[in-house]
Amino acid sequence: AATQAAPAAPAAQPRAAHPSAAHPSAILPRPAKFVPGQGAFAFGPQTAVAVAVDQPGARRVGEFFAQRVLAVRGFAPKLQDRAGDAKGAVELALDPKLPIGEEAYVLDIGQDGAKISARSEAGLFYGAVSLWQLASADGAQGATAIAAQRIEDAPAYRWRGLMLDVARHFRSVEEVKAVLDQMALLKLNTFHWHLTDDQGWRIEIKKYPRLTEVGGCRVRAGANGRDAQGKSVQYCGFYTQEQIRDVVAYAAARHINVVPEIEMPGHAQAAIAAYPALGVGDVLKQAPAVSSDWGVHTYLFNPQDQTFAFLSDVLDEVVALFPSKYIHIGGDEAAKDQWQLSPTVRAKIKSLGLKDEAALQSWFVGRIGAHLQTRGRVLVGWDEILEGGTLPASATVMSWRGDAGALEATRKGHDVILAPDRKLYLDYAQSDRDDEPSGRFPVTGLRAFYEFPMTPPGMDAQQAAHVIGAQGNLWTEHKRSFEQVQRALHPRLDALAEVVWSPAQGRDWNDFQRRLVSQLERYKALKVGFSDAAYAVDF
Ligand code: TNX
Repeated sequence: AATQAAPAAPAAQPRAAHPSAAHPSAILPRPAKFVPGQGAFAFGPQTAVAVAVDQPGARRVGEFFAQRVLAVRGFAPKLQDRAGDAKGAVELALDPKLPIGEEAYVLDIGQDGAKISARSEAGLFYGAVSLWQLASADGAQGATAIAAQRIEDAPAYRWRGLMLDVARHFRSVEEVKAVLDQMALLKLNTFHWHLTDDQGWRIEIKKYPRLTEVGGCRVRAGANGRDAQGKSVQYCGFYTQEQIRDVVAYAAARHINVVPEIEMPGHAQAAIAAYPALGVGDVLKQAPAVSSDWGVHTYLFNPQDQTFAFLSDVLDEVVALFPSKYIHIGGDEAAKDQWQLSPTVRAKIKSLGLKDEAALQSWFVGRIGAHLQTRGRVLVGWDEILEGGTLPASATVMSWRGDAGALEATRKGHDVILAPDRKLYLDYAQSDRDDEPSGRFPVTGLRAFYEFPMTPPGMDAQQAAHVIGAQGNLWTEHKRSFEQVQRALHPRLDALAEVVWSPAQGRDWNDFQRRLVSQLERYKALKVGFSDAAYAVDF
């Protein structure tokens, strides 16, 4: 034996890429309850989807399911009337009296067929997504077999979100729709659309056309924003109201609510470039340009009546476009330099009997909140809206600066969405590999997302009841292409989907990684870009 050559060292293998055993249930996010059954359901071109003729909601879900199956397996199951023989079919049963949660579903798979039951169309939709995942776990074409099983499932949180910043780098309607498609397959239900910032105003407002004519363009960053001839190169983009309506309807068909964000009083440079009178007049020497660099800028809205008239008009057009109960008004990083320097603003603070500039922002937010309330909407803002002390109780707080905002807001009885910087920020690099797309550091890998705690340390049960969910935030200063956006999203967004959907008890990193293998096969089949760097970083 001593003469035998030592075996060659095995080549380094990415550990999760080739699991030896397939997971019994490849559903991601992990369902609340999974009971394995006997045998398997033969799923192929002959399989029909049975829906009741008088249930248009079930039909819509059936059509969505058939389209997704077609995209991976290359055949579309035919819809048929449920009143007939449902043997061997996928049955969709909508029953408003079913004693389960609003978004819950039951998926029963036996050898003779599969049945999805739910109380609402959303529940049925999520059941269909789960069945589609089982039917596409290998990412391959043609017929397949789905192991018999029973799934009882419902989400843990009601705000399961993703924020996309389209102000720093614009994304086309088609790209936004692709993101919505991907969210739907992860049972995410809230798309927070960051539409305005210092670097761009991206939503058409009919009453103020310069917002997009001027505010929708900036000098392209890099190479001093000049082309080879020395001419300045513009970077432009905005959505017409018609496009916005189209996106909102597209999202609604996937059970996704679109929450628009209009930033105030800071991150307002593009708006002030378009309408300089909105800025702090006695400080501004001249109108600013739309910003073409990143960071915290000092242009604030002037807290005078004409600004509130403008913002009310803008919000009224926004409210007409977005059925969302929640309207996001930003509120972050409003550096107060200009308010401090302005004699008229200082006089305003005095005449209102306020303590300082922070109190003025609070007063500002309160006024906007009151306006939104007259329109039947709820104000959401970044956690700075807690400062200055007069936030109306109905306001919802998006906590981004660590846990402190979430702790304070819930102590004061506000609902909270967790979106802490770095921990749930998708603009950080997920590896230090050579091919990692540009992003912020330090590396924020998949495992950190997966293990995110939905109850921050120090929060009691009463406070925790105010945590309505969480979201990943994709800021796009460093994401110029859609390919970069895709690689920043996946698979970290997949991990986050499990954090907000699945019961915290039973969270299991190894189990998640096994199911992720199937998820990545689906992405390959659907041509959805993702990063495989997670394997290199986390274990
Ligand atoms: C801070 S997070 C911001 C954004 C930037 C981000 C990354 C937050 C509410 N505001 O404006 O994009 O940092 O640079």
